[in-house]
Amino acid sequence: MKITDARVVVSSPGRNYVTLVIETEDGITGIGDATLNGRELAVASYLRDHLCPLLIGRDARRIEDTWQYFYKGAYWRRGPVTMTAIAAIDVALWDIKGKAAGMPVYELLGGAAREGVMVYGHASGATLEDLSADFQHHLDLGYKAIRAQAAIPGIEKTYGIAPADGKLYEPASGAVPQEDTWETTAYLDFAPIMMAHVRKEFGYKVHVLHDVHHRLTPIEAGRLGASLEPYRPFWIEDPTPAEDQGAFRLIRQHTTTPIAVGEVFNSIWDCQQLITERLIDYVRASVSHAGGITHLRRIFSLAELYGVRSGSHGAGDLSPVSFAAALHVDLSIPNFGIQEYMGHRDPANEIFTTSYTFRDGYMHPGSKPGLGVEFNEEAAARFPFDPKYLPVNRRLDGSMHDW
Ligand code: GCO
Ligand code: MG
Repeated sequence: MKITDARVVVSSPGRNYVTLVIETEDGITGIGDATLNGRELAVASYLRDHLCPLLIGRDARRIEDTWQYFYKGAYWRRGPVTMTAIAAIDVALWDIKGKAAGMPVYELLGGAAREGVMVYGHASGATLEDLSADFQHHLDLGYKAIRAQAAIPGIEKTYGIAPADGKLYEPASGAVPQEDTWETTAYLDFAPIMMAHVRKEFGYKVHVLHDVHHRLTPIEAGRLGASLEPYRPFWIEDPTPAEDQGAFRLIRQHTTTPIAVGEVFNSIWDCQQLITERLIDYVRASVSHAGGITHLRRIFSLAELYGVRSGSHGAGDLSPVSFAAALHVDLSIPNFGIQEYMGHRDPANEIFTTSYTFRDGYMHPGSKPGLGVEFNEEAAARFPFDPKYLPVNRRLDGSMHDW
């Protein structure tokens, strides 16, 4: 089954998405998500200028060989741009394979290992009262797991606080990134107050998650984890940057609060030590940034050996194509933990038609052949690329900090 065309569509239906479309000689088309928030055109160029020309004439059925061809064949290894591009190709080829077989992708991955995929939604608020209202709203929608973030008193802007609809909270900016500020002490004092508030209001039947977004040192993260233990969080996410995997030993020495890491990972090597030393409980790598279905399954298989579960990144800056791909993986692996679900709002939903469903806090990818996502290229053309950056973060003295 020869590949006859591979093209990249960059569009901005509400936020920027880079979509790869692969066509084959027998008329089957596959799609992949190549979006890297804030660095979209780098992946688009990597695909357009270097990988797409090499796809023409290749056999679309040879997913593993194609993955290895682009990974080993580049000589230069790993990196978010490269691995997002390879991921898009990989996901598009799984989509084609599913359509050719007349089966949803999860059937090709071994079939359903569960009835549905537990997802977590995001509740946030400028005050604890606003957080409560949003948390209640998510409970009313049926969520069994909810992430809680609230504005930190004394800090001008806090990560994770959404405008009313809850689906876009990395503030849009124009030619230059917005600048946020950060103060660790205020955060460490406030986080247990916020968690205590949520547990007091909503009890212990719902899972509560919290994202630290890489802002603490390892020892500060240990202290945070210990201070949250009475409120039994499902996890704390990205407590400290993970380039230094050994640093997580220090966190482990101080707390039993479960730890989730991985949304910025792009390969199994980024989490090898975290997994094999059991320094984390959930690995949050995504299908779109960690080399596609093929490589993400490899990461989760390694994790399974060490009792680490999956918890894939599923923010709104990952398109519905990778969200669907994540659900197919989630449904089929033995060590699934939880899946993040922020959803996508119009007009993205006009461009991507999806078959996945949400019911009572669980999702299912649907039974359509392939990924179950249709991409409307004509509609996408109506929403041209709109350059945006993620914010940057500075401490009160003006020095750069992790955002
Ligand atoms: C999450 C993430 C996102 C990221 C975003 C960056 O847990 O969903 O932290 O909010 O900030 O994906 O593009
Ligand atoms: Mg996060």
